[in-house]
Amino acid sequence: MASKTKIPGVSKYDGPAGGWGALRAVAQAIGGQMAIGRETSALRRVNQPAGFDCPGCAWPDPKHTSSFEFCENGAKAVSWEATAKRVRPEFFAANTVTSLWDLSDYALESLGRITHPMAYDAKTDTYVAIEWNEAMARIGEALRALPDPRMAEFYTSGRASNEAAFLYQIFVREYGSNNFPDCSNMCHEATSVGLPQSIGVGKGTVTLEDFDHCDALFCIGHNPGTNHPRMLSTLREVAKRGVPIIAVNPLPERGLERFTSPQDPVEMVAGMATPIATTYYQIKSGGDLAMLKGMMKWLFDEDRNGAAGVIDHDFIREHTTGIDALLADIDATSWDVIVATSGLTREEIEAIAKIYSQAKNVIVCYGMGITQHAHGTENVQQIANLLLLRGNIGRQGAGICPLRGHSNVQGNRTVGITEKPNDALIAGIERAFGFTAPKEHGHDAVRAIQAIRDGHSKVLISLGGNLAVAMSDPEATFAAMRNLDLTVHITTKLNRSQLIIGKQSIILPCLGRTELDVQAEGVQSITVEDSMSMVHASAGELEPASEHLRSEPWIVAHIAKATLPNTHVEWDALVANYDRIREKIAIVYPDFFDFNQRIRQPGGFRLYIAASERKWATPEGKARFLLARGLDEDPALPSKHLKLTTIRSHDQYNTTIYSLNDRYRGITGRRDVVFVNADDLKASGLKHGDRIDVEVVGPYAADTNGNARAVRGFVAVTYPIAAGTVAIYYPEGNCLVGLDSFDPESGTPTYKSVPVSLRRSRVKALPVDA
Ligand SMILES: Nc1nc2c(c(=O)[nH]1)N[C@H]1C(S)=C(S)[C@@H](COP(=O)(O)OP(=O)(O)OC[C@H]3O[C@@H](n4cnc5c(=O)[nH]c(N)nc54)[C@H](O)[C@@H]3O)O[C@H]1N2
Ligand SMILES: Nc1nc2c(c(=O)[nH]1)N[C@H]1C(S)=C(S)[C@@H](COP(=O)(O)OP(=O)(O)OC[C@H]3O[C@@H](n4cnc5c(=O)[nH]c(N)nc54)[C@H](O)[C@@H]3O)O[C@H]1N2
Ligand SMILES: [Mo]
Repeated sequence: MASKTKIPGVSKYDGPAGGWGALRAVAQAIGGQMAIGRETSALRRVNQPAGFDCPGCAWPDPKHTSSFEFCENGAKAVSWEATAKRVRPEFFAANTVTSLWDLSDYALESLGRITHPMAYDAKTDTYVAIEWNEAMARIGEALRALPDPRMAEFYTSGRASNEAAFLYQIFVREYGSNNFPDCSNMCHEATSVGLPQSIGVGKGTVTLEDFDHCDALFCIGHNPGTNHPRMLSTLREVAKRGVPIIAVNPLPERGLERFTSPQDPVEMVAGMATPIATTYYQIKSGGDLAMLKGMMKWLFDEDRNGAAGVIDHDFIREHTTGIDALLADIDATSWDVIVATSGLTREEIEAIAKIYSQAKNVIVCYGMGITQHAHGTENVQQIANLLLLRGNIGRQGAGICPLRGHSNVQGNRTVGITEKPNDALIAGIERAFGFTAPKEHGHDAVRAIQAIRDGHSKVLISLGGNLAVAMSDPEATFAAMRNLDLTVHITTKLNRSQLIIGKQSIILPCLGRTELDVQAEGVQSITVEDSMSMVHASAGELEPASEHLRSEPWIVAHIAKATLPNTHVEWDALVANYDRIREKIAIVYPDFFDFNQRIRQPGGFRLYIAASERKWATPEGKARFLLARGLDEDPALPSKHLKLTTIRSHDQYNTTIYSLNDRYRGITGRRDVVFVNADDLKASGLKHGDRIDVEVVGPYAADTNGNARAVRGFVAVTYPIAAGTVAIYYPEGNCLVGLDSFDPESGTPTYKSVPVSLRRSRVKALPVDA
């Protein structure tokens, strides 16, 4: 940023996170999208006891009983859904799918809400309105025609309610498949796979109250100012208590530096901000494993040198296994390698370790910076190791806190969206519905696309989301999906995945969370689970965007009825009153006992997390110290490459782009930028403002057609990012991630560390839209 070259749309943001800038941004988002009258009532009911759950993020709301928790990005998510704009059949008639393909992802979604079920017509290359009965009949027919139920893929995006997701998995399992690719496979799968092996549960162990009692807080690889904005209030409270907050991130993120609370009139008027992180460590992308091992190395050494209380030996003896192997592994890891891989100095790592060792109660929060790596699962497990060394799990003020993404992604997994059903789930389904669900594991997201690519799967049904754009390797993914016999998208808005046409393609428009859901027995509410395992009800109140919309549970039930003539499930009765779905959930999952009573209590209830009480659901009945393979994700590569990470701007929700601005990073009206450290830019013979190409090096340097994997003609922006790391926005960067490049344990694509090199581009600049 030191550079003086003036690039259109690139400047410096000096304000805090939140504050007046946030209020302005909300006003703009609302101004552009909403109908008068609709918006104010919608915003007043977000996260209120009788209102709906914010579709923005999965950070808990204090007891769901507080007055409106202000959040800029939550407001954007709500207004985006509650928009007054509509995509009607006449619009589809006037625009071929081929012409729609040329619109940007931003333009597609900003067309508004889809009003009618639509089916693709090859003769006119348009989507044509279709009746619900007819759509269901076609879907049922195609699914029944498959020679093997394992030839269909059933995707879920984490906005679906518990009720919709539960019905969906029951339908798919009765149909005979465990093919459940879901957004979690691209997100926190490293947590879901890694933590059960470590501590017996694939979820966080802390509650919001624990933050009032922690003595140090680590924020590793997440960006709360943008992605979990309601967390800023918590961070602010922790900072005000004088508790050290350690941020570990290759980019300086504004929300981790300073925050002005829009709910605090004194701070707003005085222009004051609460400093957040006491210390900011700019790690190299992919360097976390090395840093965590370095911290543990220091702890072990201190302990051996006689320092008292650095390691909790009593806890380790009573509650864990594997300490000797961990010690040997850490001893065998040299400081040289740790320093080179992390990009931090030994002194820095020792300083972090010291803060960690001096705090009685420590919480570690983490996000995509940890999980979306070839080492994602191991990263998560090393965080667990670090916490276990000082008994920082299962007591007040301490624990592990994965920051989940979609507002109900955790709940989806809880109620059965998993390609690997365990015996308890199969027995539960038998108990509740009287049929035997398949045991054989199905496909996760990457494996689903691979199966489609290889011609093994012929049908894709998506309960929300934008799989084609969210997935790695659009080259391979788009081409694969064009070979499908049938695509079905249950959706609120138009997106690119729906424009990838199979032999048949159907769009089924559904109610959003803000909208009133009336079924045969009256007004319904749904339930969701947040990052801290709190389950609560949510009921929309807005008039639906069109009379033709149906709820997700209704749609799933009707697909099931059309597909399974001899079903064991009373679909109509379940949909008539969602209390009946919840009764079934409680039969399949005994942890949901008295479900209907408990969600009617203000704030809902917390699901039982055994590790929070130091009960370890592992084979040994103990928490386990687990080992990671080598430190470097790309050991075979020449040392002179950079690591590319893909990040979210402040004005996007995953593949939904609200605007082309990224306020806190000083970017306006464009997304074709590459954030590069000044020294790295210079070493590549480039300067601020140059058009550059980012080319992948290593095993995935070429795409499936043998072409170099690259983005071309992007603008280099000098940025205070860690040396050795470059950043580009998601999904613009997805073409750089090979479909076969993923964490072998969790299947998560390596979105956060792609080996690349930079060079001057021959491509002319892309236009800058304002
Ligand atoms: N407004 C808004 N809210 C959202 C979303 C959204 O798109 N917009 N998405 C939702 C979803 S699905 C999710 S999963 C979450 C995502 O929330 P986050 O986890 O915050 O997601 P990202 O922006 O992908 O990246 C996180 C941070 O990791 C840093 N990082 C990158 N590589 C590394 C690394 O190797 N090590 C470390 N330590 N840090 C690294 C980046 O600089 C960035 O600050 O947010 C949810 N909430
Ligand atoms: N390079 C790179 N790629 C990534 C990531 C990254 O950090 N870098 N992050 C990954 C992560 S963490 C995730 S979670 C995935 C996200 O993957 P997805 O969850 O598949 O993607 P979204 O963009 O959240 O989905 C947006 C679409 O959901 C639909 N939608 C919105 N609301 C509703 C609703 O209420 N009901 C229904 N049925 N549909 C609705 C709309 O049509 C909208 O277009 O992307 C992953 N991809
Ligand atoms: Mo996510």
